[in-house]
Amino acid sequence: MDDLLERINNYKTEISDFIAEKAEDTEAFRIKYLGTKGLVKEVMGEMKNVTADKKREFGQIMNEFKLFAEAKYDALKAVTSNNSQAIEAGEDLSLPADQLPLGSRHPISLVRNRIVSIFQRLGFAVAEGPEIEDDWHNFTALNLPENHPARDMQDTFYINQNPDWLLRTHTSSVQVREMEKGKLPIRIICPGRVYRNETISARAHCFFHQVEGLYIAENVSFADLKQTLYFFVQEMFGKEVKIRFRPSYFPFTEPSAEMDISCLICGGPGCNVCKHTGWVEILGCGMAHPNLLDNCGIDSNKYTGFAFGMGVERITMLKYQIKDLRLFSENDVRFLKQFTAAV
Ligand code: 2NL
Repeated sequence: MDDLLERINNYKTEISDFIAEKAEDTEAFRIKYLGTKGLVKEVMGEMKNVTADKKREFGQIMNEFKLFAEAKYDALKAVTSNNSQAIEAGEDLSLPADQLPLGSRHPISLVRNRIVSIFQRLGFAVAEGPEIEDDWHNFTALNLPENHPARDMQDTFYINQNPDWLLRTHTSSVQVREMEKGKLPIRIICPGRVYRNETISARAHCFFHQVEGLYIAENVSFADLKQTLYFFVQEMFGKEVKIRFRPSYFPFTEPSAEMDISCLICGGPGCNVCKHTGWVEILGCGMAHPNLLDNCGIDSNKYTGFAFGMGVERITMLKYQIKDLRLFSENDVRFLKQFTAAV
């Protein structure tokens, strides 16, 4: 009986390993295993020699063996009929398959991911929010009441359905939503697409990508802001980069500053990129305005915070020396496929 079992197992291995390239191979398989004088029939014929107490067990084994051979035959038939059709159509089956075109990450995504991961290492969590905002979250809560002249610089698109709705002009609106939740401290980074009503040119578009950051806790100082941003630019542009702050104005920060880095192209003496100053502006920042904290229900006597915002396009253009903003949204693969690795 053991002999019979061993034979069946050997046949099963043979069947598993059987490869058919042409319809003739499949037919040869059928004749060898499933034909009237085939091995399946032959094995079945051994039933008469099986002792009565083992008949049930062997009946089952042989039946499984038959089904196994039949299933393989069906699979071979499917393969070889496809192959025959391809051969008849003059195809060379030994050629490699058509290549699947593999895309690459958009340079804006590469740089955004890089920015986000640097701040994540400092303990900032990612927060996201809607691109269609209401006036409160985009403007009023941020110390930009109606008729404030600074609204002019952030002219945007309004939604016909509701005069209170607009396309957000910055991701500060996400930060307002986080502050309103009332859970402190807050240490968040907000990447996302934002909109401005601008005439499209090499330097302006009606949308861009921003990363804003906010840290609110007790005793947060401007020194914390400087050290955080210094760490960021060193990770982003290299340890030798220098920074400087210039006083500026944002309605939602006080004091406010623009941060420049030493020019990566010329390293100081002056070139076209830094307009011969040796410095390039990369972001705006400041201490969160007390009015803003109060608007969001945070006690401005107890808490302080810093905030900053940067345009991902701007950083990407600096990093890769891209001269025209419109390239980012043209979807020309000759442009896009140049950015395969993280910077
Ligand atoms: C920029 C400059 C900035 C902020 C954004 C901010 C947000 C809150 C409170 C205070 Cl909730 N400030 N954001 C502050 C300074 C500058 O963005 O993105 N330029 C392209």
